[in-house]
Amino acid sequence: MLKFLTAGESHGPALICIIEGLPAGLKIDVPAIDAELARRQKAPGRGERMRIEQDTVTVLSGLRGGVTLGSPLTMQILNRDYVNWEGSMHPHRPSTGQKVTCPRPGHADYPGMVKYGFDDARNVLERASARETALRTAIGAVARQVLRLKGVEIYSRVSALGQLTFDAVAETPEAYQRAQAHPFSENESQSQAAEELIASCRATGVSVGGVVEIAAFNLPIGLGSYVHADRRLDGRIAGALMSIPAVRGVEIGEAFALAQSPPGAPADSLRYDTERGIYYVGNANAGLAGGMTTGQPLVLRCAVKPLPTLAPAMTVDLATLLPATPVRERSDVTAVPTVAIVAEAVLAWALLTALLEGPARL
Ligand code: EPS
Repeated sequence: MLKFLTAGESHGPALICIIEGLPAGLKIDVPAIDAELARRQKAPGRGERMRIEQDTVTVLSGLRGGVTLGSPLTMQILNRDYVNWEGSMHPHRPSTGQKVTCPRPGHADYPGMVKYGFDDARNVLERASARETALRTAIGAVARQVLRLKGVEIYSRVSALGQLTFDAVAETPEAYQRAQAHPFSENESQSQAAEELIASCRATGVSVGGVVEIAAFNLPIGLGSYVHADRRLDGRIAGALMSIPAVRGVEIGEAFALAQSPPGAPADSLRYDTERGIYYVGNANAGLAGGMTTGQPLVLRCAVKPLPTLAPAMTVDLATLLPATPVRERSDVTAVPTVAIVAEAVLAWALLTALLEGPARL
C-alpha cells in the first residue's frame, strides 16, 4: 500500500519524508520536483521566510540512476533558516530561546499545549507550521509524474481572494493551463486588484482568505470504490485537502449551488454514439459519483481562511494568566495562492493511491 510520513520542525535542521509503496522501475525527474517547490515558494503573498529558503530536495534512498527501486523513497529539504534558530531549535542542546506563552487563537498553539502538556507553544507551532507543506508538495510532485504516465493532468487556480472573485474557467486542460499562467486571473484588471489587495494587506499587517479551485483531467473511470466508506474517493480527497493548514472547507464541483438548485433541475446524462461509445453530458457531479471517478473532469474547491497570526485578537499569557496579545510569529500575508499549489500535490497523491490499488477484477 502506498503511504508517506513527513518529519521536521519549521526551524529545525531539515524536513524529511519517506514514501513507501512506489512500484519499481519508475523514472523520476528530480528537477521537476524542485520546480514544484519553487512554484510553492514563489506564490504571491509569501512572507520573509521564503526569501531565506531555496527549497530543493535531496533524494536519500529509493532511487538509483533516476529510477525507483521499490524501496522507501526518502527526500530531504534543508531549512536554511535553521542557522538563525539553532540556539532555540537544536535537537539536543538545551534551548536558549524564550518560551512562547501567549498562544495565537486560531492556530494549533493552545489546543496543542493542552493536549501534550507543554508550557511553550513553540513545541507545537514548529510542527504545526505550514512549512510541512513543502514536503507534501514534493510528495505530490512524485505522484504527479506517475499519474502523467497515464495521461492524468492536474491544474489549479485562485477563484476568489477575499471579496474579489475571478472569472470562471472552462473545464478543459487548455483553459486551466492558460489560467495557471497568471497568478490570479487572465483578466488584467482582476489580477491587478488582487495584487493591490495583497500589497495593502502587507502594508497594514492583515491577512486575507480566499477560494482555490483544483481540476484533474483524463482520469480513468472507477478510481475509488463504493464498497466501503473508507474507499470512497470523494471522502478520501476531501479529507486529504482538509489536512492542508488554513483549508476550512472542500467543495466537489459546485456542490453548494447544486444543493440549492430548484426542484427538478437537470442533472448529468449518459448518452451513446458509435464514435464516442458511452459518454456523459454535463458534469454536475464534477467527476465523482458513488465514491468513484466518472472519467469526467474532476473539479474541487477549497475555502482558505485568512492566517490567524495576523488577525487582531486577544489571548491569555499562560505563564501569568493575564490578558495578552498573541505571540507575533512571522507569517505569510495570504496562503491562498500557495494552497492552490499544495492542493494540486495533495490531490495527485490521493489519485495515485487510488490508482495503485489496482484493478477490481482479474
Ligand atoms: C512556511 C514557513 C513558515 C511561514 C508559513 C509557511 O516560516 P516562518 O514561520 O519561519 O515564517 O512562513 O507558515 C505559516 C504562515 C503558518 O501559519 O504556519 C512555508 O515554508 O510554507
